[in-house]
Amino acid sequence: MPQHDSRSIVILTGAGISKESGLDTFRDADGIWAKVRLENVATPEAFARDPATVHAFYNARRRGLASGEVAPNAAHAALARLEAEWPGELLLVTQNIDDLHERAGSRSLLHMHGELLKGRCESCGTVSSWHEDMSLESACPGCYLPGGMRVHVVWFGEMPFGMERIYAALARCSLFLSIGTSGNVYPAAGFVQEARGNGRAHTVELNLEPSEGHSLFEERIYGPATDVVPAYVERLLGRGG
Ligand code: BV8
Repeated sequence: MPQHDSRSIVILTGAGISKESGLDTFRDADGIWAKVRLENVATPEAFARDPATVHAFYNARRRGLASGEVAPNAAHAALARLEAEWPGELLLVTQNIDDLHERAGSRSLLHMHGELLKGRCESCGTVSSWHEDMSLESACPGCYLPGGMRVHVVWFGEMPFGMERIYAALARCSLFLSIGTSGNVYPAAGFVQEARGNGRAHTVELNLEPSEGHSLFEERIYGPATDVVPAYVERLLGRGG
């Protein structure tokens, strides 16, 4: 592995890192978008048109996540270890709306596409922890009004969270890791270009198979996340900060 200034790391994760925890990805053959059209469940227009269908889609995923059957895997644990032992800055940006990075111990974490276990009130803007089913009858814990609750998730066409903080971290990082993402969804899929543009970042893709943007990465490591991520973190920490 080429030597590089290793003071700051930005990591991007996608659904592939949670696959071995039992959560579906989106674009694999058995993925979420093979079972339901994103236009019907993951856009503001779909929610305006048919809120019950959108609530049902997220209620099913929330139940799965909160069922106790799903736990962080060795890849999530390796990234939490890297954060704890790395001598410099580290920011973990996840496209995932599950809470597996938190449960593995990651703290410097940004959910750019929101969080399945949170709700947001369209009447007063309150964001609250939300573990049970949500419906049009659900009342907001802030303003107590029903009818305005939505899952605190970024739909297609909506602005992802934390973009300024992400771009600032990409502008100064010396290492950019992309893990478990197909590189189909923007602006996340463009982060490797942002990192390369800072003139010094080493870019690594760790995935089951080549992503859409594989040719943009200087280093590419393929295999299941629970194999390749702990091994890569071991090498990174073993080499010293
Ligand atoms: C926006 C939350 C304006 C909901 C999601 C160009 C520029 C800007 C925007 C666009 C653009 N072109 C098109 C757009 C619009 C759109 C877009 O990208 N569309 C795509 C379909 C072309 N983007 C947007 O609308 C975004 N907003 O653009 O606002 C803007 C513009 C510029 C700058 C700022 C703002 C909003 C996008 C967010 C939408 N919400 N999810 C929910 O989860 O229900 S996106 C959805 O896709 C998930 O968040 C998911 O995380 C994300 C990406 O998917 P992946 O995580 O990569 O999952 P996928 O299944 O695709 O791949 C899994 C990978 O894992 C595979 O490669 C597989 O091989 C691998 N894998 C499988 N098993 C394993 C494994 N790897 C390792 N180990 C394993 N065991």
